[in-house]
Amino acid sequence: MSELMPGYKSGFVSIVGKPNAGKSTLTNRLLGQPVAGVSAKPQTTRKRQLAILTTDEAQIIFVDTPGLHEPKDKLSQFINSEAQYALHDADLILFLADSSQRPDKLDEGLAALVQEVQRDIPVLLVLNKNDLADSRTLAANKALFENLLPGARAVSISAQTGNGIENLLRVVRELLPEGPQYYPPDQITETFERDIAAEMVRAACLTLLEDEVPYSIAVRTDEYTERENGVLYVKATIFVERDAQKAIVIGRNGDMIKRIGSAARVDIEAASGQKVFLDLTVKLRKDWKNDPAFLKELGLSQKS
Ligand SMILES: Nc1nc2c(ncn2[C@@H]2O[C@H](COP(=O)(O)OP(=O)(O)OP(=O)(O)O)[C@@H](O)[C@H]2O)c(=O)[nH]1
Ligand SMILES: [Mg+2]
Repeated sequence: MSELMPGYKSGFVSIVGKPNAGKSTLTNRLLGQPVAGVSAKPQTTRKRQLAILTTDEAQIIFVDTPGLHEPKDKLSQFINSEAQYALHDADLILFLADSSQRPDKLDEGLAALVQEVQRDIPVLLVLNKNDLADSRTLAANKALFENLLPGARAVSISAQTGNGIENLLRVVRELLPEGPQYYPPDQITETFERDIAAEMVRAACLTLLEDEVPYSIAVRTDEYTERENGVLYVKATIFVERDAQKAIVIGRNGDMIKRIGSAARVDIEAASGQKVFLDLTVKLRKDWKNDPAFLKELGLSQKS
């Protein structure tokens, strides 16, 4: 498996970009099935997530990363270390931009960071969301992004519709070095299925809850078992930071928790390919973002 085949290409491809650029949408699109949580709110991803694509010609290991955060607690310090690590430890960096918008301060900061750390690592500018603007706007924004990353090749895609993905894969293969298969050909990620389920529940919370509430949430899968009737039984706990948030997550007559459950169930079914019974509980866990033992339990600390 790991012996070198002549002409075979492989490598780690880090997907970096500001919050909401579409990194996780692209990761799921590349794999053809959801492994990463997606929501319309920024700062959805907290952990690195692999999407391993193996063909007869190449093994491409895409690494979805969190957008950089303000380092205000132990959790955000971990999140930033995940993003930084991905910049240093890659064979190719995909700088994902929302090309329906002009670059902003976050893009500028990240482009500067990429250029500071990458040195020998090639950078590919990926202009995402090309379904959201007309061709003149896209061309104008492309020029602005190219100014931020002089010399980088650029491709235009829509992670949402799939437009340009084949071309992106072709260019990525071109830019990768020859190398071995690092993973067995049938492995598509490193994340445990139960952790993917927890991320889907958290993404549903981000989509459905307002203000700061979804950012106060952590999700842990407590049980993930296949029942005899072929149904996957998933039991998960949603942790909140404050008592008032518990009532909000549950909602009137349990309405909100039901909506979160139905949205997450659809995503877990797509990810697992199985029918799912999802059982959710809400618990208070004060200041969990600074609790090293709890963060470790959730895989949100460096030594996990
Ligand atoms: N129209 C359109 N929407 C997109 C596209 N790619 C992503 N989105 C949407 O953009 C939003 C953010 O997508 P994510 O994939 O969660 O973004 P992210 O970069 O992973 O965000 P963080 O994890 O918060 O850093 C979601 O609402 C997606 O549906 C695209 O190509 N076109
Ligand atoms: Mg993400």
